[in-house]
Amino acid sequence: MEQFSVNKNCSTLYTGVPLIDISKPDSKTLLVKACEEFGFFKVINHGVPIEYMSNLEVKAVNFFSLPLSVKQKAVSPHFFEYGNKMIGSNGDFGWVEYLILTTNTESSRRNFSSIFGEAAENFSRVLNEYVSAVRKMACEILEMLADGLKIEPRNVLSKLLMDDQSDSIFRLNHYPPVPESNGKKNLIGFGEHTDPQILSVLRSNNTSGLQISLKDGDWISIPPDQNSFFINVGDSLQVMTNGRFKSVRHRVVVNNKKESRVSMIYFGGPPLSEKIAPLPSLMKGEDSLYKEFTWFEYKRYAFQSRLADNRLGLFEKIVAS
Ligand code: GA4
Repeated sequence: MEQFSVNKNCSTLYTGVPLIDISKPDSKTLLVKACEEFGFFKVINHGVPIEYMSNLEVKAVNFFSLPLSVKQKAVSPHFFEYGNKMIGSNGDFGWVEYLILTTNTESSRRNFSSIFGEAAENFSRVLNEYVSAVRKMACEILEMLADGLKIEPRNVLSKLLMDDQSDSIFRLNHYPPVPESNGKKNLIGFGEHTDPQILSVLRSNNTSGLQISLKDGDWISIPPDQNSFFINVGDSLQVMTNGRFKSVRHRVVVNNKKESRVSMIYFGGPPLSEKIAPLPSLMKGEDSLYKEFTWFEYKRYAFQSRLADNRLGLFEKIVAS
């Protein structure tokens, strides 16, 4: 049973989660509020062609329907990685299979072609089209946020995603229905976590599963919408706003539906050498809540942690009261 429904005429989901029309210039204030209160919001009128989304979904479904032995060949360190049930390398498991790709699609394509030949050409064209459009939208959102926060230049955040060295990742997830024989086990689709990067852009098909955690720790189900995007504030953006924006804890519950859930997520990250620290123009005499670190250091630490860990904890300064 769907717990919540969407009311298209008002500016929040039934859950209270903000629904933002980014084609309206005055949405910058709503974006800032959403990042402060939820670290999460839904975006409509985003300008990404719907066929880019559906074309990539078709490619993803085709890929995941290949025999396991073929999918398992889709591993090329630093370029792409197929995974099944094992998330990260520290013992986290989910009822999910996935493909992680670097967004440097040229090098991914070359490595991909060596495994999938002709079909890979097509895959990388559709992927490229989608990732470029989604990156552009993510940058527009970051620029509206800079405007809303009254910080200059307005590309202070978006330039990190546009940089040639930007360490962004793209992920395709496939959540197959759990067979009935497995139904009684305590399974999760993708365990709770926050995203380490700056901003994540999620698009899923119309099968539910995504939940976010509210400030009071309650979990709410987010009704899926295949024509919209869901945006997560990542840990790096929380730090760059000195804690004003919150990186949202989220998870995907196990799929008990008949249809598979398929999601695609762009994780916008800075170059590895980038210093992650509160933006000086936001500080106005405030002290930084965080010790300084580079994205390389944070990413290395994140990839050694467990999914549910509070990764920012290590970098928080002890403030004398
Ligand atoms: C969460 C966000 C992205 O999916 C990801 C994930 C990564 C992985 O799947 O390998 C991590 C997870 C994510 C955070 C903690 C570490 C690393 C799994 C894990 C246990 C690709 C990312 O960048 O961080």
